[in-house]
Amino acid sequence: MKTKYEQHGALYFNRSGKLVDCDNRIVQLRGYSTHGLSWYPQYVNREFFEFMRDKWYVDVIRLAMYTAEEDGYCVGTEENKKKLLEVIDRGVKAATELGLYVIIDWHILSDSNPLMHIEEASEFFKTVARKYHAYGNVIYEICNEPNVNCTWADIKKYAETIIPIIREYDSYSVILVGTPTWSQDVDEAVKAPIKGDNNLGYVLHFYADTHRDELRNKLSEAAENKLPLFVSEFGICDASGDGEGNEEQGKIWLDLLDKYDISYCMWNLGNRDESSASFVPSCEKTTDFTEEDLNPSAKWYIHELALRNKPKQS
Ligand code: IDC
Repeated sequence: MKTKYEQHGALYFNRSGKLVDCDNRIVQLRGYSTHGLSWYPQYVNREFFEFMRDKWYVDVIRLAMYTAEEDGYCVGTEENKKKLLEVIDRGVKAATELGLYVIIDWHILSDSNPLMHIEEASEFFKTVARKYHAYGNVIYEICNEPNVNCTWADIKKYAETIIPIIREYDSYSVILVGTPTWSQDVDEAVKAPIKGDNNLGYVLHFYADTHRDELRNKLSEAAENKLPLFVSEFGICDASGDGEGNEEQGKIWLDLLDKYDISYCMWNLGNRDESSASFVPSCEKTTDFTEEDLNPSAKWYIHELALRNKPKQS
């Protein structure tokens, strides 16, 4: 069975805001986000990626690299930076060998405005775009979740610096841009899109127990306005990453994303003691997970993936 990447290759956002292949066939990706690569590098391994592809029907993996939290790219030692680049390299190569799409995520969070580390980001994206420009499966996500004290104008300013740096080496790969208020205000991008590049997607994140109709309406309106959208992170718990999972709201969200062919990744591949973690804290495996290793949110999602993403026998 061919993977989506093997079938479709490099992807583009077309004029209707849909993610498509070079024949303008719509491609919707479904997958998982890692937790922070500094803390949970063990899940970035080829065996597990293969397991996710074959058993969970995942076709995209997001590599979340925190920038300002402990051992983040911008606050740790040079040695730490090197280690992070190695984990990314391992992830990109494994994904490529397995025919999976892979997102390189500059995971800003406590550094709420991407302009705070624009120099480090410039250097980082130059490094990765140079390395991976020939990989048609790589997607660059340039700022996870801009939040307090950060306007859309700030994000645009940042994006207008980083995008040309990437494009100097990689002229076509998809670039994803986070939006204000923890990547919720896609309406700002509808009103004032970033000009001058034709393969950008705007990011919306939701945590289904917290974010409901109001945010769904924002997403629908943006999609109706043909804004290219990508949900690079979501959970079915509350926005803290913990609390009980709301499967009912989760299903309403996934149905809506499927209606608009919007791609999505669930947060997170980790065994921290929080409900958004896929694995229970006592589980130390790094692949071949079984039911008892999984938290309820992961069980729910894997079931949804089997319903929504299992390749049809042809
Ligand atoms: C959370 C993790 C948690 C960690 C915290 C701070 O689940 O273990 O302590 O970050 O590093 C986001 C962020 C994502 C958050 C997640 C849950 O992108 O980094 O992860 N979340 O709070 N946005 C909304 C929710």
